[in-house]
Amino acid sequence: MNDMTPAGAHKWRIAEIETLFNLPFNDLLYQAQGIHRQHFDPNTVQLSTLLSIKTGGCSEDCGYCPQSAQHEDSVEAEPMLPLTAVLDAARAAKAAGATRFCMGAAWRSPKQRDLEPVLEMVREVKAMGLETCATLGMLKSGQADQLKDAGLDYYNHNLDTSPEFYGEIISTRTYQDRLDTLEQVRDAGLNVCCGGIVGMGESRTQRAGLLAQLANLDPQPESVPINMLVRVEGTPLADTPALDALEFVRTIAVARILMPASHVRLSAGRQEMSEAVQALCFLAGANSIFYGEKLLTTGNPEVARDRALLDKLGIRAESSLAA
Ligand code: SAM
Ligand code: DTB
Ligand code: SF4
Repeated sequence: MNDMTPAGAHKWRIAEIETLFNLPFNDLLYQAQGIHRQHFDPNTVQLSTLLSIKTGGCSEDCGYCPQSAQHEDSVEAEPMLPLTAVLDAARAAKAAGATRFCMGAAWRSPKQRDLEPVLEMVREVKAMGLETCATLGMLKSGQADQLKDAGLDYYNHNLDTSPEFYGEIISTRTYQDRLDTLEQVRDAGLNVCCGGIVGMGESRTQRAGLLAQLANLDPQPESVPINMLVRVEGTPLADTPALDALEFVRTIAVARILMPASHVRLSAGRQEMSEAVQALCFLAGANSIFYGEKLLTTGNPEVARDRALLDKLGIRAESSLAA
């Protein structure tokens, strides 16, 4: 396998991916950075701002998620945000320098009456000159097309972990359900944002298994969020031992090698990460971050802190690709 292989042409086997994971750290980062430089400006990152447009009360049982109504102490369920609140947040995100605005809802899947107001949000956010992204759960036939028609650029739907570990984390929907939604998204002509979470107690082989699933999607996802588990009190995974930071950096590097043309996002978990570890993630090929003080329900570094970090590293924000 080499970096000249077009995205999607090579089917990655878990054993090959484990070989990458097992490389000496410097060799792995050197390879990842080399591939990164063939496809991207190495000193640029894409900035996406998240907003939870419908928080809490979710029927699913995802073990990592503070929004599941099935966990004790989950976050309080709130009604959907009004359009004006969403537009205010989008305007602020744009003014702070974000180029993409991602709207998230704590749903198993949107009902048609829930989708209508979201379509309006997408139209209006797009009209501001921001790229649009939504993450609303599983989509039924036709829903992805409606989102596309409203001006949605990206749909985020994560595989979260490897098929082998998946059953330990979620019981209310199957891996195949997720793959089916990704197919609907792809068929509607939307860009696919699909990644996962590490640090949930999975093995290195299972991390390789997640990356194999992502890299073998054909075409590969345009955007790949790699989240470090945020261990939220009250969730079943709250007491999971922390994943070693350098293992997280390795995961980013392997994702970069497997998906050379995708934006790899250093996603949740940055608040608990030192600047040095984040810098290693950029060296490993991460070229996107969530930008703004909040993820969905948990914290993210402050804008001024991120600006200072990017300045220190000589990294510029990517300009908008939106038409
Ligand atoms: N409900 C929709 C769904 O599950 O597809 C959309 C929102 S859901 C919160 C989006 C993603 O956030 C999940 O797939 C998961 O990858 C990520 N996520 C949720 N809680 C997290 C946590 N505690 N740490 C890291 N990532 C998390
Ligand atoms: C993704 O991969 N990570 C984001 C976004 N897609 C929707 C969400 C992270 C959520 C972290 C926990 C929280 O803030 O609730
Ligand atoms: Fe619900 Fe999404 Fe959280 Fe799962 S990850 S509990 S589907 S909001």
